[in-house]
Amino acid sequence: MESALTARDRVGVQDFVLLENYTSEAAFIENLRKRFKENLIYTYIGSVLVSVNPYKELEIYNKNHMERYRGVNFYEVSPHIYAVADNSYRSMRTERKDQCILISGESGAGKTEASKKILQYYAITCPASEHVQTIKDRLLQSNPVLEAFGNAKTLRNDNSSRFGKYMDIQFDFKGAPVGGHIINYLLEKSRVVHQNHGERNFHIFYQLIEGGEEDLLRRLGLERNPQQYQYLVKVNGLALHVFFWDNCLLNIIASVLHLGNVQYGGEEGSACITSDTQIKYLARLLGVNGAVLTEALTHKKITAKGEEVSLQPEASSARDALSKAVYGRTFTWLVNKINCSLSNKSYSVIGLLDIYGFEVFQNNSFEQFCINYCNEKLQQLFIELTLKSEQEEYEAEGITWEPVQYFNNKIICDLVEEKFKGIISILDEECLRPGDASDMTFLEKLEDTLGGHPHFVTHKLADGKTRKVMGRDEFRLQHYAGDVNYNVNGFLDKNNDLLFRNLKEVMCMSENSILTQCFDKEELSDKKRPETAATQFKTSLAKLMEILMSKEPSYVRCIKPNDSKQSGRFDEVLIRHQVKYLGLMENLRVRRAGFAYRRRYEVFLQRYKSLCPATWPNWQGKLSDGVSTLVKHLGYKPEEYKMGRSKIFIRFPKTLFATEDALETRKHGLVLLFLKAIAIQA
Ligand code: AOV
Ligand code: MG
Repeated sequence: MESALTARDRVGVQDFVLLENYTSEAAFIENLRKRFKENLIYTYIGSVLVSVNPYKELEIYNKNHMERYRGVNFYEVSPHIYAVADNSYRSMRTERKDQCILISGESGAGKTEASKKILQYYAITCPASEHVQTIKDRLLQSNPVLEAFGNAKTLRNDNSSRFGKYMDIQFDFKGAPVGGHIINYLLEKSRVVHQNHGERNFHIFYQLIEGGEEDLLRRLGLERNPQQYQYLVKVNGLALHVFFWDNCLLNIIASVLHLGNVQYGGEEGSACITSDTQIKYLARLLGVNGAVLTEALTHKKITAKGEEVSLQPEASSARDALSKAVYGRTFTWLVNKINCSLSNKSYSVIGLLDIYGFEVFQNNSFEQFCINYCNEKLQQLFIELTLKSEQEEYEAEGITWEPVQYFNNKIICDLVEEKFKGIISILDEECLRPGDASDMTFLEKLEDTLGGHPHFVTHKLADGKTRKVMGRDEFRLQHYAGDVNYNVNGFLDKNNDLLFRNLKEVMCMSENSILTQCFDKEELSDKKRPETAATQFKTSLAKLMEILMSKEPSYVRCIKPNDSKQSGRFDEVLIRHQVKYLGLMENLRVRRAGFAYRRRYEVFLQRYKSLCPATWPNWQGKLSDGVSTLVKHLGYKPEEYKMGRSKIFIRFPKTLFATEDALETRKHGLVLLFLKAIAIQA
């Protein structure tokens, strides 16, 4: 008994519901700290897994560990990402219900790593046949490929996901993975042409330049030095992998770099390109006519009159728009290509969601707005599903429950996405309005419509004065995870995401076999204006929520221990903030509102039956009667527990502790008896 207690003191409890003082945030953080110090990065809140990024390699992801979690009940082993993976897998198999695992947390908290660990777990532990092996391999291989194109170094994370990813892993009736499907969400294309100080472009560019062979670079007209390229910044010695890509793809990556180096000069009122070196390479790599490309990069067509006017002064932004379009569409092509190779089979499905986490920088733009909106939606889903499912469980088991107060972030989701008066609607309106619409008129509209909203702030105060701490071109949203100031510069352009017609025409003539799939000629005759970027994103998120709602969710809540990417540093202020906004205390309270612990009758009986002569070695009657007999024998008082339809609900953790300790004592007792027996014999 003694030893069990000291262990608990040292490493904390492995499920927060077992905390004596469960309403205390300090106790919560203390428990996290104890465990973090012992390299125990995982802790449960009921079935939700809380994970703290260790920022170092831990020896807990090998095959032995995987075996330990395979087919084993959640509470019988220490908390682990594998337990979540295994639990979802078993629920899918036994209950025939599609599952999803939702991984959330801010940028750098460990979401992508967690999703990779889950995928590896399935790849190793699930049954396989020869065909299945290739699917497993492809599922695993899709990760580095997409990361090369869609991840980049940011100030928050050296390998930050700059796109959202939802992956379905499809299993056959034997439980073997037989297919998969990936949906990607809004890639941060602007990174192709611009990065904030201290950040980098997508990994692939550096991988090509640093790792590509001499011959290849010569063919692509590239130099080994990233500083030669306007679109790239200095590399700081990250390990780079080289992939063997097909030529068309390499040509596209190189083209983007050449495009970035196209320089404009010329007199006032006309745009011209100062050197034709890039154009020569571009013509060859993109498979287009150089003269036509030059024309499109310097002039725009006014369709109605059939006339062309010089692009000056917007030539470089037209060029950048082309780079973004080429890169963005190629990324989508790549995802499609991977999907084709995964063969789409719908038996039972486990979905894995790994998106870009909440982020706030010195300067936040349209991209952060979208990323943070996406995180609001996920938080909303978490609130609905955890509270809802908890409530449903009590109902299903015939137990009355007391609701818990929590902050519902629906108000912020509405602020962003509501029809007519949400931020996206107002942005779209300005994007479609002919005349003098600009980023600043957009901001004014926001102020007019949303001024006074509890989560929306600008420099204007209600009494006509101004708030000094905010720029005149900014608006602030009070997100569930914290305040973010967004600078409106570029919002209209990024939302419009337009490519001039001439440039589209050139790309439609491309002989590069990937680009012919990316730029469809039909687009040219399409008179309808394409949907804006924000609206497309909103629609795709709404669809995602539907997909997730139709499945049984499991949650992984990732926490970032410090802002300096260091191992062993537990920054309490930062962590407390995350615990707060992730709603972990509420989560815990909801979990404890009625009963701290619940177990299925058969599991409970199996574990503790040795503590009662009537249930040992086997109980013959009804399971619930067996549990009743057992707990009465253990001295449980009526107010300490309730019997549901299939589970026993235990109100206080100490009741369960006492039972666990009794079990421990009994084991010790048996050992003593055994030792005595040996002694007698001897
Ligand atoms: P994110 O996906 O949550 O951020 P990552 O999963 O990329 O964060 O983690 C960031 C870095 O933390 C990784 O590159 C690892 O170095 C380290 N790390 C995370 N989890 C572990 C772990 N379990 N064990 C060891 N190291 C880990 V973002 O994509 O930026 O939102 O947008
Ligand atoms: Mg990530």
